[in-house]
Amino acid sequence: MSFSMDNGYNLWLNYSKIDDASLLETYRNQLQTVFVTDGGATMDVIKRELDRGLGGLLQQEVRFEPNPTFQNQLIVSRYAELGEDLRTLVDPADLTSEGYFIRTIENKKHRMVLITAQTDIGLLYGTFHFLRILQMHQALDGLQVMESPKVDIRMLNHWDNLDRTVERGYAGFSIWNWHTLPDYIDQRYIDYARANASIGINGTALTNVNANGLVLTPHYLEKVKALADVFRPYGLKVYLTARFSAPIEIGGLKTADPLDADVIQWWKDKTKEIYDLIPDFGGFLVKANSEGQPGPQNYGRTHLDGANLLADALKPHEGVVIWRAFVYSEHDDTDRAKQAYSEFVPDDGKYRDNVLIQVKNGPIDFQPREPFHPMFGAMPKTPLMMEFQITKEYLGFATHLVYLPKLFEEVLRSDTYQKGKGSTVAKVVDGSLNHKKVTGMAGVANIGTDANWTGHPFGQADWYGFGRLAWDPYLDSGTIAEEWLRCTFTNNENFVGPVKKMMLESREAVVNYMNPLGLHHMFDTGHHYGPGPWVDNLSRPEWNPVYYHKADDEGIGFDRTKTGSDALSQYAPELGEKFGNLETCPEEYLLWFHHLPWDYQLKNGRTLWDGLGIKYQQGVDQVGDMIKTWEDMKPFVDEYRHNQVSMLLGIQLKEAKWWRDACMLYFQTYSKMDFPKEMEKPENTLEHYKSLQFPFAPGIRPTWN
Ligand code: GCV
Repeated sequence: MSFSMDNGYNLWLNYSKIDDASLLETYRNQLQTVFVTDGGATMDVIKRELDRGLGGLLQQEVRFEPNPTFQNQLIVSRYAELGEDLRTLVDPADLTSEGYFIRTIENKKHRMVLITAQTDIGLLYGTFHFLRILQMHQALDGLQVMESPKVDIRMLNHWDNLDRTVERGYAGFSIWNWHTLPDYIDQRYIDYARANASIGINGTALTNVNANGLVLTPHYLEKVKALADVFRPYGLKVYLTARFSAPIEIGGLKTADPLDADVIQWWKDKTKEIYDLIPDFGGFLVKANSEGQPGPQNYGRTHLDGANLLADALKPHEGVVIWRAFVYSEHDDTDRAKQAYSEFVPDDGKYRDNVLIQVKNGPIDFQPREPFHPMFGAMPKTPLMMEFQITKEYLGFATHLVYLPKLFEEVLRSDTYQKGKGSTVAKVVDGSLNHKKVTGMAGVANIGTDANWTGHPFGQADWYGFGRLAWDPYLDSGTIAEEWLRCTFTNNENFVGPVKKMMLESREAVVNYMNPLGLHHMFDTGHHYGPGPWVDNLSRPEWNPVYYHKADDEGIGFDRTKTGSDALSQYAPELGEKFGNLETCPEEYLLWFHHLPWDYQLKNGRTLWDGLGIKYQQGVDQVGDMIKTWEDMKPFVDEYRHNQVSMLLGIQLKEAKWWRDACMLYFQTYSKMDFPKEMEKPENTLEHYKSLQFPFAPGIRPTWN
């Protein structure tokens, strides 16, 4: 018996043969030939993609015509080159520089599908969209698509180190082989660019925000240039992380003070050097004065001084500074959740117009569930860029199946109330709430050298979904899941329906078995693998899980109301009231905002203690259901990927139980109450869970001794 295998390398671009015979016949009829307008490198990419895509889907040789025949033809043409009669069918005002228009035209003269755009990149995006339509077996009759991205900068942030380790990366090593660059161009670089272009991602920050200044030296810039040259035809711009102390480390200066004349000149010269090599360089991404990274505060200056220093250097070249708001300080004993807001919001309006402030989705750190970050909507004069984490630092690494677009969607749809009801985070991010000139969304990449790029086969859906939401933050996570499933696996409804349901429920499952009812940051030290709610011995208070759950004999939870840290006051008054009042605070945020007694009564009449146990158990049961669903999917998936996912789900179930047992046993030392009857008995003792050590858990640089 043969073993069927798809290693997942082709992602959602697998272009397998249309298995519906009559649809295949119809497509073959409608797409007998292809005409692609002449042009440069991007047009060549389009031709290659159509050759590959149509060739695979229709299983026939793709016939490219040198001229348009307008009969049963696919035409890919710039708007400016269309004949008058076709131009009247498209309103160019609707087409932004990256937008496109796809339309089936059937009239006396034409019987064709037209893809048109103002730019070659628009045509490339349109081509990928068209191929997706075929992959999803949708009819071409009456087709009319008009798309423009709603967000300008749609980028991946790689936390890749120059030694090829990846901070919080769980899918192998960095795909950037700095050693063999610039001369060796790995096919992966090209396929990476293709994959990103297919979902509209147009920027990539190659290096870790915990930055190494070396990447700014001529030796490395040559390598960066080689990557930028590969990416350019795909519309993908390169960004670099700028280490604030680089003027000292690689420039030989005595200071990196942002107001020092030599430092100012050094950044200007360095920036020019980069643009001489890479004329379309995107700009710098900066983590400063955060978790040990150097920054302007080392010199008594502010984030504003630092960001504006780099902005001035980039301005002549039309580059941007993306300055991260992920800051919290060991010298500040206010609630960590409040610190970024206090640092940045007072300077709203003072940043140069090429500065974007990049804000994580929640005020702590990419937890399974957080309320949205209060900075969204609170800086009407400054572009705020969203930072999501696609890699699953706090959601089970690349081992757990957790469909992240569901989390992203929840954040984007949250209402900030900053300009009245309906002021959603999506409207802040796409700039429509305050008419922002430049907008952006970043996702911390989950990509590595694993054959399938993301480790877990379903991790691909998170990369895919991030790109789709960066293009259009109003998309529905269910629609995205369906697209991904159809393009990656099969259009068979008996597969798509149940697996989509499983994906959509997976996010709530992880919240339940890791951090239910608003609990957060209970991960074991450093590597963040598994539970460590008992950890209380780290040098900085806010690095210890006990800081976040505050369990004691009385109860559990972080009081962020007026009687506690008052972090709630950073939200609009409507939310302050809603979250501050126990009657109206949604239970999913209960312990984020309140410290409550163990016997506090939940809406369903059960005690908080019972509620916690029930949620943990529910999470475990949900993973059990996922296993059953996946078992039934055997007939629709190649054996290789089916096995992979089955084994990973098995680990997920084990780890879900580990979370339940470790957390409930630990909290029981305070609550002193019996476990609710719905909860299964823990499999081990608390001492056992506390004794577990993982010195080589992935995602942080190993230390050898
Ligand atoms: C890149 C968290 C992670 C760090 C990460 C940091 C950040 O603290 O654990 O690995 O550093 O966030 O976003 O800067």
